[in-house]
Amino acid sequence: HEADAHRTDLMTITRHVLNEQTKYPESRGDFTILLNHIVLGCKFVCSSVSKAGLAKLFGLAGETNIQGEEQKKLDVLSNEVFVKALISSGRTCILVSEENEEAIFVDPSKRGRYIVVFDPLDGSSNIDCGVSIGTIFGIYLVKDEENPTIDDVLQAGKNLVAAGYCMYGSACTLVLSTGSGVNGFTLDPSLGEFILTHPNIKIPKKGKIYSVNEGNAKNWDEPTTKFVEKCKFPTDGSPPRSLRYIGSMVADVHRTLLYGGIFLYPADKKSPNGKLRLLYEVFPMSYLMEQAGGQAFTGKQRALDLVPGKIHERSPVFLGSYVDVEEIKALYAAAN
Ligand code: P6P
Repeated sequence: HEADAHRTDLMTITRHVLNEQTKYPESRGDFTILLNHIVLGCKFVCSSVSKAGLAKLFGLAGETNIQGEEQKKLDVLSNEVFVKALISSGRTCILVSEENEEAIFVDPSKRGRYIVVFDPLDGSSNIDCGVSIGTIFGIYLVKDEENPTIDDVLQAGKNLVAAGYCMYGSACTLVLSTGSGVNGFTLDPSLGEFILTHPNIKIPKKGKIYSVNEGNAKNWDEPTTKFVEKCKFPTDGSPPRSLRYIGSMVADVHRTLLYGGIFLYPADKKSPNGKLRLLYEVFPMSYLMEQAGGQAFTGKQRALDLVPGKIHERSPVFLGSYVDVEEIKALYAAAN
C-alpha cells in the first residue's frame, strides 16, 4: 500500500513541511523556502559525492581535472554550494559553517529571519574509502531582524527551531525535525525529490550497541571507562553489547537513531572538550535525539542546555537511547 502511496500520492519533503507549517498560521512560507534551498544543497552534494570516486579515478577530484583546472576538494565545494544556496534563499541573516573561521553576515538586501549553522560535509576524510558521510545543520531564529549580531548564533541548543542531517550512503537520506518529531526522507533520483520513507522516527528506549572510538580508552575519565566496561562485561547477567563505530558522525548517529544504542565522543586527557563541535554537530544531533524520544548529555548537563561561548567550540557528547544515556548520567553523577 505504501508503495502505491509513493507512486500516486507523493509525500515530498516540501509538501510534508508545508503541511507541518500550516500549524503556524502566521508562517509566511519562509521556512519552507529556506528548507528548499538546504535540500538543493543536499542534492548537489549527493550527486558530487557519488561521482567523487569516479572523479578521483580520472584525476578530477583533488587534482587538476581534464581541463587542467584545479578541482576543489569536495568539502570546500560543498560549503560554497550551501553558502550560496542559503544566501540566495533570501531567508537567512547569519551563517556559521565548519569551513569558515568567521560567521557570515548576509547582506541586508538578501537578509531573512533565519540563522543556519552547518557542517557541509562531515566525515569527508572518509570519502576516498566509500564510507557514508553527511551534511549536518541547525536552524535558529534571529532575535532582532533589523540588527543581527553574533549573540544570535551563540544561543542554547534548546532554542533551535529545526535541525537535520543528510547522509550520503547507499541511499541519500535526509532526516529532519522542525520541533514536532523526526521524519526521514529518501532521495528518489528518478524524480530528484526527497520522499517520506521514515515517518515519525522514534529511537528504541534501550539499545544493545555502543559506539565509541576505543582507541582513546587510555585517555578516558573514570565514568566513561566504567560505562564501556559494563557494556563489555555486564554484571547484571545481560549479554555484552555490540560495538559499532564507523568514525563518521552522521552514519553512527543514523544507525543509533534507527537501531537504538548510545554514541559517545567523551572528553579525554588530550581533548578536555572532546572532539565534536557544539554548534553544528552536537546541537543538531542532540535536538534530533530528544525529538525522537532519546536524549543527549555532555558529561555535566543536558547537551541542549549548553550556551556556546565561541562558534567553533567543542563539547563531549553521549547521545542515543533514553535508558542507555541515563546509565552514563548516573556514573557521572556518582563521580561528582
Ligand atoms: P575519531 C569525522 O572526522 C568526525 O568529525 C565525525 O564525523 C566522527 O564522528 C569523528 O570525527 C571521528 O573521530 O577521533 O574517532 O576519528
